[in-house]
Amino acid sequence: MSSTLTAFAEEARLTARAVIEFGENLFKPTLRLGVTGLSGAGKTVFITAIVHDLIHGGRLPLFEPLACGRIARAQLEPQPDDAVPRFDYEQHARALSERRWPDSTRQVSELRLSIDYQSARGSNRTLTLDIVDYPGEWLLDLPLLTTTYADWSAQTLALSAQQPRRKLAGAWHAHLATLRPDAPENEQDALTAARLFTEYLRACRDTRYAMSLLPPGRFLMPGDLEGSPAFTFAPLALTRPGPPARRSLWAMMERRFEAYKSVVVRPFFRDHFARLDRQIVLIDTLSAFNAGPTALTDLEGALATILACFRPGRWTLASALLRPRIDRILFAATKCDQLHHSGHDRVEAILARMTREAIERAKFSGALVDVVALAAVRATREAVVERGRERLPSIIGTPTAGESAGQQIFDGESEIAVFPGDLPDSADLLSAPDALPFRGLTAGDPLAVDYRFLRFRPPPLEPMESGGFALPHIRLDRALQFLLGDRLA
Ligand SMILES: Nc1nc2c(ncn2[C@@H]2O[C@H](COP(=O)(O)OP(=O)(O)OP(=O)(O)O)[C@@H](O)[C@H]2O)c(=O)[nH]1
Ligand SMILES: [Mg+2]
Repeated sequence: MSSTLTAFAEEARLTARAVIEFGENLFKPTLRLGVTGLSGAGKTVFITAIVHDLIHGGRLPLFEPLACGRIARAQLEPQPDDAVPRFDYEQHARALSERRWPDSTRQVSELRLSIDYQSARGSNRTLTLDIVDYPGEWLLDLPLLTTTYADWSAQTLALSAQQPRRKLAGAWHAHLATLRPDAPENEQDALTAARLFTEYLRACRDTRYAMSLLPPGRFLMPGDLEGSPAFTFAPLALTRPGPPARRSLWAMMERRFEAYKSVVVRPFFRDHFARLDRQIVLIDTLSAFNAGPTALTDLEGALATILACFRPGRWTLASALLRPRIDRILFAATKCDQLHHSGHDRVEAILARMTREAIERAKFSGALVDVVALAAVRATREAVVERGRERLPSIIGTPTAGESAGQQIFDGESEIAVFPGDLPDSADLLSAPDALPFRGLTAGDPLAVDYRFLRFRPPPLEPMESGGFALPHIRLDRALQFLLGDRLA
């Protein structure tokens, strides 16, 4: 009963705000673009690159408003939301200009730009663009809103019974086996269970395994709520239907799970997610290739979960608002400069295949969905390296200090040419481990992996007359055209 009431009050509040924002929009057209992706997917680099290119102009032939010279001026505006940190564009751009990647950012942040442009009919207009950078882990938490503690426990345990998760879950499973859900509540048991469960999640996230689907997402990046009861819970092996006995361990865990939803997930939904007009989801597909087939299957599961978040109608909270709001979603494979261009179409095909079923199932009412393989900042050039009779499509770049290939460890200064491996033609082959087992990092022997995508330093950048620098990229213009083109028409 009380949760229905909360949902109702929540919906009323969201609707009221939507009406206000709709009114403001009439006078000042505004587009809120969400940029998300799991940690390290490339959000900060992507936002820095598009903001830089909008302000200073860039080589973006497929981004029609810029290519046709209709964008008169784009400039940064004061950040509008008092409670959200500003995206530190200047610092990130400086890092790139010094050939460093920006630091990892673990929070939501936001930036406002105003774009003065001439419409296709010739009148002068202004579009306000709000860009919101938020962790993909938060997005993967949204389904918890409609999940009970018992269901979440069962799902999480079932997932952890599959390899490679199972072998990473040893310590946590052993402790779980000692817990009786109906035993009296005990803070130490809860603390230990939460710690071991979090360590398990962290191990799954390791680059060797590169698992994507790891809710509750905030366990891996708790921020200032670390150690609070809302973060001190874990799944239990429940053997009977509820309700739990009063003051039992089960009741305690369930209470905290609900607290996590109301302290963490619901505010994110209300304050950020429900207000977005468009969404780009950045995906580090090449890391998943590096890790191996199970990482790809896991990624596919995560993408389906993400798409389900956008599915209108399924969520009571979302249904009223999402239908008119999110009208375009772009799934983008990032860092494709780590691959020769002959592989870009394959990455796109693989991503399209991974999302196809989920898109079919979700049946968006009117929302456009697309996929693209891009590099927001292209760190490599291409070359064909001859090895005996073979001609290998290779890439040239400066690997970041500490990266290694085989026995070689790079110093971050010298340039090398590498052949990262050919992706298979057919996307089906990749996700059918029985049909074509390919060896990822999980195979153990680093020399035996089929693909090995290296991290490169940003490229040397040349200053432009406009004050910025020329930022090389791959298909960033296509992404911009999909996300903004029609709103600047
Ligand atoms: N080669 C290449 N590497 C990239 C590109 N974009 C990002 N990277 C690499 O990926 C790393 C992570 O990029 P970020 O933009 O910081 O990723 P993020 O999603 O903001 O990560 P968090 O803030 O930690 O969540 C960078 O440090 C680079 O090493 C790209 O376009 N090309
Ligand atoms: Mg970031």
